[in-house]
Parts: sequence; C-alpha cells; structure tokens
Amino acid sequence: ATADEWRGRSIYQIITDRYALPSGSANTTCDTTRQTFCGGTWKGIRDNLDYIQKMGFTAIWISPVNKNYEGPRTAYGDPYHGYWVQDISQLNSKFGTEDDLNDLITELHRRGMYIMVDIVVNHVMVTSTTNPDYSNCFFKDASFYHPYCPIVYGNATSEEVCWFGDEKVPLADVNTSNPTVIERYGQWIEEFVQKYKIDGLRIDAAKHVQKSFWPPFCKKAGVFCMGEVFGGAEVDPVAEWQGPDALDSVLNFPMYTALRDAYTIPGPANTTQLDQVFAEAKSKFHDTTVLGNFLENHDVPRWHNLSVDPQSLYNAMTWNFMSDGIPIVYYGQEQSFSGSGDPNNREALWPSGYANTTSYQYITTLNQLRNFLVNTTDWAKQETNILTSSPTGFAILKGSIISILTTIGSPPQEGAHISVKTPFETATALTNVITCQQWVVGANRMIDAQYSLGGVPTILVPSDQLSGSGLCGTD
Ligand code: ABC
Ligand code: CA
Repeated sequence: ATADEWRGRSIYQIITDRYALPSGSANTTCDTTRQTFCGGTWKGIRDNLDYIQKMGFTAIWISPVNKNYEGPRTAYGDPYHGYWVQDISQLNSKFGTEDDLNDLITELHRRGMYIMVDIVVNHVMVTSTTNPDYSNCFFKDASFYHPYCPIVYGNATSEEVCWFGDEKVPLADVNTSNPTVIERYGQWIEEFVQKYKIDGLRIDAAKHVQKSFWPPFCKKAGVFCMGEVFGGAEVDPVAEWQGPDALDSVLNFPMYTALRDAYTIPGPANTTQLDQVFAEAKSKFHDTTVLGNFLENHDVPRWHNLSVDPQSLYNAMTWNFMSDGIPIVYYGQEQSFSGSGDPNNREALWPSGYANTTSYQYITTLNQLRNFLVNTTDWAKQETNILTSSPTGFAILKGSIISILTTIGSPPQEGAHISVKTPFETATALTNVITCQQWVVGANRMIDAQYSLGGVPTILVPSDQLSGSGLCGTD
C-alpha cells in the first residue's frame, strides 16, 4: 500500500514476543527485567486480532520477523525484541513458521487490515568488535561492513558509518554504500514484500544509513516506508528524512516530545514548545499528514510512567488522532501499563486479560470517529490549524472537527476554561462525541470549554455531519 493509502489508517504497535501466547499454551508470567523470550508468536497475534480490530485499528506493526542471533545469552539477555538480526533471507523461528506468518497476514487482509513489518538493514549482530564472525549473516564477507568505531551522536558521518550497539552486544554496521550491498538489499526487499504481501515498512535506525540509500530501496519495496529517526523537539534533524530524497514518512518524534512536555503531570507544562513544534512541523515536514504519531514505544518510558493522570493521556492522545498524521498506539497503553524505559516498557499483555478498560473504550471512540471521517470524506488530507493556544490547553481544527485539549488534568478547576473562535456560524449545533452532549456556537462564533468537572477532552463535530458514524445514537 502507498502513503496515500496509509494516511487514513491507524496502527497498533506490537512487540511480537509480548502481545499474545499461541492458544492452548500454558499461561506464563513474564519478567521484563530478565530480557528474554516470554512466548508471544505470530499465531498468538492471529488468534487475538479481535481485541485490536474491535478497538478500531486498521493496521498493526510487528517486531522484525527475520532471523536473529541465536547464540548464548548476552549481557542484555536474548533477542526477544527481534532487533538483533543476522540473516534477512530467513524468518525468526522463535516467532513461528513461514505458514504462521502467512496465516497472520492473510487473516489481517481478510479483515481489511494492513500489516507493517519492522526491518533492520543498518546492522547485524555479531559477538566481537575486533574479530567479528559473519558466517551466520546475510552478508558473509567482512568487506560488506564498515570497520568498527563507536557512534558519536550528533556527528552525522559517525552516526552513518560507525557501529550501533556496544562492546556487550556489537551491531556491525553494514556498508550501505557498497554497490553489491545496495543491489542485494534491493532484490531482497522486493521479493520479501511480495512474498509475504507486506503493506508497509517501519525502518529501524533510518538515520544511521545514508539518506540516498532510501529512495531506490523503497521504490523496490513498492510500499509505504516509515523511518525511525530518533530525535527530540528539534524539527529540522527529523524533517530532513521525509520527502522525495529520503523516506515517505518518519515517526513523529518532535510532536511526541512536545506533547510529552506539555501534557504529562507532573511535567514541565511546556505549552510554548508545543506551539513552536506544531508551527515548525507545518513548514518543514514534506507531508505532516502521513507522519507516525505516538505517545509511547518500546524505546521510551510508558506515558503512565511519566504521568499518572489519565486525562493527561486522553487529551494528548486526542491530538494524535484528531490532527495530521497516522496515529500509532503501542500495545499495553490501553491497559495503562507503566513500565519505564527499555526493558521495562515491554510488558507481556496477557496478564491484563485483554480487559475492556476505560482507555480501551476511549481509543475505540477515537478510532470510530476517525475511521468514519476517513471513509466518508477527505478529512485525513486536510491540514490542522491551532485555533486557541494557552497554558490551559489548545483547540485545534482539522476539516470541520474541533478538538479542545486541556493540560490541566483530572482535578476540577473552577474558572479554568478555553474559549475558541470557531469557523461556524452562531447557533450551529455541534456534538461533543466524547459525552454526546450538544453544544451551540455562541455570539461572535465563540464557544467555551469549562473545566469545573475536570480536564476532559472535547471533540466537537457539526451535528448534521454525524449521521452514519454510529456515534452518539446515530446509525
Ligand atoms: C540493549 C539493551 C538495553 C541497553 C542497551 C544499551 O542495549 O536491551 O537494555 O540499555 C534494540 C533493542 C534494545 C537493545 C538495542 C541494542 O537493540 O530493542 O533493547 O538495547 O542492542 C531502534 C529500535 C530499538 C532497537 C534498535 C537497534 C534501534 O527502535 O528498539 O534496539 O536495532 C538510537 C538509535 C535508534 C534506536 C535507539 C534505541 O537508539 O538512533 O535507531 N532505536 C539520542 C540519539 C538517538 C538514539 C537515542 C536513544 O538517543 O540521537 O539516535 O537512538 O539512545 C532528544 C535528542 C535525541 C536523543 C534523545 C534521547 O533526546 O534530540 O537526539 O536521541 O532530546
Ligand atoms: Ca550505518
């Protein structure tokens, strides 16, 4: 599928080893600190797709599927996460058989859902920096690798040619400028995508490969390429990786950072930075409407670890669903998992019982509205604008949907409010799809969100545009 086809999707991110046990296997506990396999598989995912689809997701992103290092346990445990790839021409038998992977993808497609597969081409895992053995790797000759050097972050050349990982788990840097490497990688991705009917790629460590590698590679892949360019609030270093000379899309680290710094409680309450990032993103990204929006992933602390207030999550999450970009929810966020960074943010999902929590229901509502808008209008393509910005929060407009997203958190605050100048005529009827209450646009096109009952998010849809959505009693 193309970037155009992905724009309207919403993605549930899965760590394959941690999402679901294959049916029939004994329930186990999973101690994340042990950094080893807990038993999740592709079959486990397939058997538990209802949970994801009923939440409204239209795509999943799974861990790398290719063969990893299979030697003795390292100082960082075993490659349960799938990123210690050695041979991309084989599948990772820890996650199942070729049939299991095909069955999962067939079942996703039967449901009208997309599969995004994580791929690692920047490096392979070896056990030594001084005398690496490449005999188990896709590229078996040392001439296909850059000589060892540790990465100096902030130095672009070093980030590109030096080795990711460390002495404990060396990740040998593939020489992605070598013409043979380029050709063989191109052949591989073309066949791999076709063979498994993959709809999109999440490209690991994209900024550690020279930019010019990606356009021909992604052309061979023939599907949506979303790169991981790990960054912070600074827009430029991330934005430069999206566009015709780089990738279709990147994960939206600047917006993640800005939402985190504005909404977490306790937190820096930095709403100014969110304003800036939003404005810069608009001018600097090639296309904000296909960026991957997230609040959590397997490399950063869970939201609930940073912020115990559930309303901080709901308001920030609504930004991701109701503004430009493809929303991505990391498995377990709907169960309020609270692990800190790697490896504690990779909890097994099964002990939660896949419960129908308040967060699960909130996400379901967001997906239901977004899917409705995507299926019936060109909403996903319309550019978001900020209508109101203040320390109390923001009002944003995308298409004809206004979201009012406060930073104040759950405790009621008498007098706290966000007033918004709407594009609608006075007396227009709006429905808040979160509470199903009716709102009416007041004099001078104004509306006002008040927080005497606490800082809940508000999503306003012109009432006459709601029919067909199934929301708030419509059919
Ligand atoms: C292992 C152990 C850990 C141990 C670690 C040292 O080694 O498991 O316990 O702490 C995989 C596994 C990991 C494993 C690593 C290494 O391999 O999942 O568990 O860690 O063996 C991707 C994946 C990630 C994956 C890999 C490797 C890459 O999402 O899961 O890790 O295949 C960098 C890379 C990025 C990578 C990330 C983990 O590290 O660029 O591709 N993710 C700065 C740098 C970034 C850097 C980031 C984090 O730090 O610029 O390049 O990401 O280390 C902002 C700045 C940013 C800054 C951030 C922190 O702050 O603007 O630039 O990012 O303000
Ligand atoms: Ca590299």
